[in-house]
Amino acid sequence: MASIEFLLADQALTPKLRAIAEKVQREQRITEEEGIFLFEQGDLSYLGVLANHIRQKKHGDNTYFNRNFHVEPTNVCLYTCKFCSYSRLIKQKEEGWEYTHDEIMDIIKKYDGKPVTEVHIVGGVLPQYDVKFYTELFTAIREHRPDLHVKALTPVEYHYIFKKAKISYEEGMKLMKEAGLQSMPGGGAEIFHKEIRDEIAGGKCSGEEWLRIHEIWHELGMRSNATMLYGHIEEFRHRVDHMEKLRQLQDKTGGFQTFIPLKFRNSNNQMSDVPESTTIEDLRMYAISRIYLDNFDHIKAYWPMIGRTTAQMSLAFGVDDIDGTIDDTTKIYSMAGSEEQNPALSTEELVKMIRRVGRRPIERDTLYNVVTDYTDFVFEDDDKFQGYVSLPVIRK
Ligand code: V47
Ligand code: SF4
Repeated sequence: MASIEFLLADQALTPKLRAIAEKVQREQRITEEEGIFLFEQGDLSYLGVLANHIRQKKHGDNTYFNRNFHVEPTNVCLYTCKFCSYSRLIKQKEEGWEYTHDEIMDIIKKYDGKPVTEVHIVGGVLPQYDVKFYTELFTAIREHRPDLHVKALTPVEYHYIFKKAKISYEEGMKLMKEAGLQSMPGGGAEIFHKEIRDEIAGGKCSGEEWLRIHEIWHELGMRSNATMLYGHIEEFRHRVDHMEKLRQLQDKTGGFQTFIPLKFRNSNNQMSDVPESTTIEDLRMYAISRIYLDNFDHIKAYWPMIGRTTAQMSLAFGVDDIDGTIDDTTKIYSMAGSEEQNPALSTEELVKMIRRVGRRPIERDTLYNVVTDYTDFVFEDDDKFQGYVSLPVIRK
């Protein structure tokens, strides 16, 4: 991939694209209008150069992954988001599960002795999963395994359970922290803009409420992630509006760690008639988010959703994190038509997948502390493979 200097030497570059590239070179923030312009006019190679420039500056070749597992308390939900394969409308036709506290603890205990550092808990919204249920669950998990980081629930669940318990967001999030919650995943964000949110995710918390709950969580000194569900009925201006709201909150709190663009998948939901975005559009999305969100440290590609090959390619388009798992138990994506029907990769496979595209695999914990640097790690069959391959072509 060419350097930004090489790009700027191109006399054919239009004045607007040149101005944006110069901003990136000077580490200046781009405007909302420029963000929309990039979606409309920035071709893949141009965006890749800019996004990779930022990625190299922030992280070099480091590519982070985490050993975690998912627990989904239920696959039934009282909301009916049109893009989701979990809503009651869809689930009426299929088998649903609603785990009890003890059943969830049994799942957690299955990972005893395994080198996982995080449990990611998220699922549908149902009345029995209330403040008492979750505070008791978080406390029980932390008591059982204090080294396991509890990353759980989104403002969608919190808004619902706090309203039901007649407590404020502030009181509620404080209770969750005291019970043992350590961070919040990025889900439930979808598209903040009302024009789109009302249409695809009507009834659940608004974009403003989602942002407010994260803000309160950050004010408690805690960290969280943010996602955006893209590639359905939204327009480019809605994507930029979404990222702008995140960028503004991040300026205020600094509490977000990672932005995760989530590609809309169209199987088994009410939006099956909406075509999915192309791989080119996915890579452009990663690159533009890397360029736009200058105050976010990390951009993550969720590989079970987009597949291993696109995940590898994304590392040249601004992504520095692949959501690695030893045994991904989530069903949301396989039900929605993800690339990986059985998304489990061993650490060795994940490490090799990262090395093969010339990057350095770093196992991290949830808060990005380095657990193991696998750059020069020797596996048993490494004679068949050269280990970390430096790809100067990516950097020069
Ligand atoms: O909010 C649901 C999405 C999200 C579909 O923080 C769909 O580390 C695509 O947020 N097509 C939940 N996406 C998952 C999530 C997440 C995943 C991985 C890591 C992290 C993190 C967070 O899944 C929902 C929704 O936007 N989703 N249905 C679908 N058909
Ligand atoms: Fe329920 Fe979340 Fe699915 Fe909406 S996206 S139906 S809130 S599980």
